[in-house]
Parts: sequence; C-alpha cells; structure tokens
Amino acid sequence: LKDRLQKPAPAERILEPCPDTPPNLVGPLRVEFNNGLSLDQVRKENSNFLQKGGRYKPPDCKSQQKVAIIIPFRNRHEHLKHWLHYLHPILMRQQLDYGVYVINQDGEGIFNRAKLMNAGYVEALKEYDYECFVFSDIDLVPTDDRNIYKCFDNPRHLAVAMDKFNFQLPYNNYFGGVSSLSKKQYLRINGFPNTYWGWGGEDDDIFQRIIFRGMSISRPDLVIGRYKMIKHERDLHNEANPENPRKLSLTERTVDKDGINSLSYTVKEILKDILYSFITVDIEAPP
Ligand code: UD2
Ligand code: MN
Repeated sequence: LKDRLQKPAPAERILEPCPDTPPNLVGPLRVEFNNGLSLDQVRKENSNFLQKGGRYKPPDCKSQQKVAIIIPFRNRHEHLKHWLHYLHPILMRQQLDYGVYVINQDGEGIFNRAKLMNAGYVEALKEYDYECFVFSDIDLVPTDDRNIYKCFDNPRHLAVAMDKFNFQLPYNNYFGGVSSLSKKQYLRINGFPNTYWGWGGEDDDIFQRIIFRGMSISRPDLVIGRYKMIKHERDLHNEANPENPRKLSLTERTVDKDGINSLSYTVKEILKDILYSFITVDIEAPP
C-alpha cells in the first residue's frame, strides 16, 4: 500500500506552447464543391482526430488560444458538409484548441444571423473556457490555410477576398462573412445586435460597434484572405429587411441596450456529432 501511495500520479504531459507560425501550413488550397462527398465520408476522414462535438486539441503542443467557431444555421446541411470537410483539416494544421458550434434557428420564423451568433457565444462558454470566437457563415471556405482562425489585438475580419466580390473587399467598412473577436473585444461592444431580422445590415452594425468602442479592424492581406462561397439563392424567410439599413444610424445609441445584455432565447435541443455540436435555439422570431 505504501509503495503505491508513493508512486507519482500518471504524469500529466507538460506541453510546450505551440509556435507562432504553425509548421504544417501549406498556403493556397484547392477548394471545390462538386466533390460528391457524403457526411459519413467526412466523419471518417476526421473522426480519429476529433472528440465529440467537433472538438480538437493539438497532440504535441499547447495551443495559444481556445477558439469557439460559431456558425449561424438553418436548413443548409449540404453547405455544412463542405464546410466541415475543408475546415477541420485546416483548423488542425493551425494548431488550435477549438470546437465547432452550429447554431440552428428553430422554426420557420424570420432568420436572424447576429442573434444566433450571440446565442452561440453563450452556449459555447457553457462548455469550455473559450477566449476567442470565430463567427462564420456556413457557405464560406478559406482557400489559404495561413488565414488563421484565431483572435488578434483588434477584432478581425477574415473574409476579405471572396470569389463573389472578385477577390476584393466590396467596401472599406465591410465586416461580413467570417470574423473573430476575443471574449474581451466581444464584451466591449456588448456582443452583437439582436434586432436585425432578415437579411442585411447586421454586419455593418457590428463594424460600427467596434469603431464606436475605440477599436479598429484587423485583416489578412488579399492573398491570404481568399475565400470561396458556395453558390446559393436567398433562403426562404430571410428576405432583405428594409428596416435594417435605417437602424444603422442609431447604433451609437443602441449598442448599450441591444446586445449580449438583452439576449433572450431558449435551447430546444443539443446534438453532439463527432464533427460538430448542433444546438437548436428558439430565438423568438417573428413569423
Ligand atoms: C452576406 C454576408 C453575411 C451576412 C449577410 C447579411 C457574405 C459572404 N456574407 O451573406 O455575413 O452579413 O450577407 O445578413 O457576403 N443562413 C442559414 N440559413 C438561412 C439563412 C442564412 O444557415 O436560411 C446562415 C448561413 O450561415 C449563411 C449566413 O446565414 O451563410 C448568411 O446568409 P446568406 O448566405 O444567405 O447571405 P449572403 O451570402 O448574402
Ligand atoms: Mn452566403
């Protein structure tokens, strides 16, 4: 008995911090969406490296950041499959300690991208001590793995050069597609607005929150920041909302009362796939 008590506990492996530049990045990638893959094939490709809920940690070093990837979602399973197929290997090569959270809007009410992202922030934090949040459309795949899905000194806009915008920024204040904010940066802007129902405007509101709170936008260059968007039509129940652009002149006044401090929703279901957490939320959408 004495002998056994004196044995050291199974050594917790002490890992070196991962390097600033991950060593296995390859740069430009070939990305196409007519590859005929099934979700099961994507599971087979990745499951050896993942833990339930689409969680990963590099085996040989300690990640610099714990990153939650938040995806606003409804009825885009075909896109989800492509996103998972391309992103998991990229995120692994980037040596991130990450988890993938698909935030599925319950019901057929009007879609609300920003409110879903707020709910994703809260749900991810219930699970792990994330310090960085990457918010991504389901239909955007980076075509260069040097575009690191982590947080920077300022809020980061990652999707700067999309094929659909001819690989240019569509306008200077553009903040749509994919972005990252540290927990601190996110809280400084009171999260995202909950009141942009339907298509448009919420990304510009977020941009203004960042500027009004004294931060600036960090971006990769137009070579590293390239993306492909899966082609699609505008979804049902996500029509452009003419109210949204009008709200933008009010952001400076609404930022303090419309955000993470006024968020209300209920969780309907949580499914843990090996590739992702699928969290269905009722966000009190108007019909
Ligand atoms: C643009 C922006 C997007 C957002 C939106 C305005 C790009 C590439 N992206 O996207 O960031 O600012 O305009 O709201 O320019 N979604 C669903 N199901 C739906 C509707 C939306 O899953 O029924 C999710 C999905 O993750 C999708 C995202 O919301 O990628 C944005 O919606 P979109 O792809 O229809 O809008 P898009 O491409 O014009
Ligand atoms: Mn899209």
